[in-house]
Amino acid sequence: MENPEIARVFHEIADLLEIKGGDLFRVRSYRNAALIIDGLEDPLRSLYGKNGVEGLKHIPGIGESTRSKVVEMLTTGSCAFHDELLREIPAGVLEMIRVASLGPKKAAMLHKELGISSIDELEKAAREERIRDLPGFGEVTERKILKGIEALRLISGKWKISTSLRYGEVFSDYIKTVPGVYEIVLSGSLRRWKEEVGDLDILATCRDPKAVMERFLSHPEIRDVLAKGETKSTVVLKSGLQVDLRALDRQSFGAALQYFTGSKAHNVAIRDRAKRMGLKVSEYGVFDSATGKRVAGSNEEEVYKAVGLPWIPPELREMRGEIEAAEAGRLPVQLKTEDIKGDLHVHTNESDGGFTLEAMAEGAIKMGYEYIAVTDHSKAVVIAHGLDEARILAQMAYVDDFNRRLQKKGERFRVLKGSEVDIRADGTLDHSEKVLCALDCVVAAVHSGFGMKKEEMTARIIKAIQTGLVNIVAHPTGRLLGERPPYEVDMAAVMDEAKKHNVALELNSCPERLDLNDMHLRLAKDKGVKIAISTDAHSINHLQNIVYGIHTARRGWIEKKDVINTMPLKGLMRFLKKG
Ligand code: DGT
Ligand code: CA
Ligand code: CA
Repeated sequence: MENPEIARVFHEIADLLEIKGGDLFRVRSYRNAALIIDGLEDPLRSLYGKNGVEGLKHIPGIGESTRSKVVEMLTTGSCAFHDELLREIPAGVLEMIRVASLGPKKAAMLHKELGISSIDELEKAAREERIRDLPGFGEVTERKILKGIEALRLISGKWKISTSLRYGEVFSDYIKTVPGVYEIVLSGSLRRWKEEVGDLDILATCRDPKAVMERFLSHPEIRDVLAKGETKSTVVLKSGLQVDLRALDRQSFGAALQYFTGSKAHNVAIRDRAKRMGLKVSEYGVFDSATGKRVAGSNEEEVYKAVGLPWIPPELREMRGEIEAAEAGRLPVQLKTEDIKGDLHVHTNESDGGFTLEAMAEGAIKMGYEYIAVTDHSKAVVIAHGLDEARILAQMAYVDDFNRRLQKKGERFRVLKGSEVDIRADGTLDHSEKVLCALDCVVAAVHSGFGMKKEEMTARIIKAIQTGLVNIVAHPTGRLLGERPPYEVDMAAVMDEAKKHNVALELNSCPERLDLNDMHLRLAKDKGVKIAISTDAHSINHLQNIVYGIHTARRGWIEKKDVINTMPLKGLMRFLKKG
């Protein structure tokens, strides 16, 4: 089994245990294991293959019992504990907890009391008004359930970018071993770094397409083969993800890559443009319409050049003005990984993070950063063990001491004293003015009352900004992809206020959040609002999620100069100065 599959099994075990009313600590440890495996760079398969169980021991956050299940899955392809749980609780009930407003407890009750074990049965029961009479449910919940089902149907069939990327890597590695393979590229919406993708599109250039297809179709994760051809096949994996593979010769690689990267709308515009120039663009190349002679096709630059344009980065190919900008030589300067100098939203085990401040700092140094801001939760977020005044003052003293030790060692790296301070329902902040003034980096965020009316939520966040004590508003819309819709808020009004008070808005790079999204980022850019690209890391591995932020920023036309954490420490400190 591959990492994404193993992570999925652990996620499901956590959910199933929670539905059963199991020990919350245990639930959490499975959920953590899933997150960690999801973010792992190396396939567990190869770690295990190289060194056996020993190879798995250095992975932080994977304990004895999860490790043995990993080994079981790697060697047998399934997990007996997971199977056993699924015999007790039907998979349909598991799906039910994805309906917003239905937690595990409520799902378990619906199953027990009304025998409901699928989304369809749930919808029927709600329509027949059979749910409202259960203790703790009522009419409002019933209506919310119907709304939640509707929302779920809209998002299902979409895959998080991080999950799709892992699957993409799994298949790239798998196909790579065929002799005579030159290149393997993930195209489609994944190459455009859309936050969620419908299916995976893989291109391979090779000497022998037949051998590539054979290898692809023999992958053990495949559930169904939908189409099988010499150069193109489509399969569905056990997880439900669809994968398209196209094998081509090198000559048409550029044209095919351009075509299969999309978006459809962008392609249509490029083709129309070509037509006006007497050219024909297809997935096989660019041809002279009159003579049929091939004029370009082996690489993408060539294809764009043939239609009189500079190469357009995939993230921009959404028909949002990129062709006009390319024509006018005004494409945004691409933000690069190395432009990011530090992470301004990082948790430690002082609140709900998994690692010590030292470990997170070490991880950040390995990323090549100059700084991080440690931003643990404030006391209102009880579930995350948020810090009260005494604890944050102690942490601040500790950070000062830690920095002194770094300085002594001659390290340039610095830890900024920060907080992810809760914006309370009334717009006040969850730390005293004294504490907030003494912090280097105040990240403020909403963690409760997501159902507020738009005007109230807007006023709440604006009030926090107006205190003059906030540097960054974190995950400004509060959405969790596939789980929780954004709360209602007038983002344009928030941005105007942020600009006025020199407050940056966060692009939270966590692949479940990506908040602000591409469209909001574009609006921020237009308004001249600064952005902080942060990971909200709860573990060392999460620091690497910054890539999702960088590419999402590119989708929002954000450039280096718009991002505060591209500044070296000195410039950043000037920006963070309050008052
Ligand atoms: P997705 O999978 O829904 O997240 O989005 P895409 O963009 O990956 O779409 P997909 O997988 O249906 O097709 C991959 C690319 O192939 C798409 O971005 C553009 C190209 N393509 C597919 N169908 C058409 C078409 O009918 N016309 C044109 N011009 N391009 C197409
Ligand atoms: Ca696709
Ligand atoms: Ca496709």
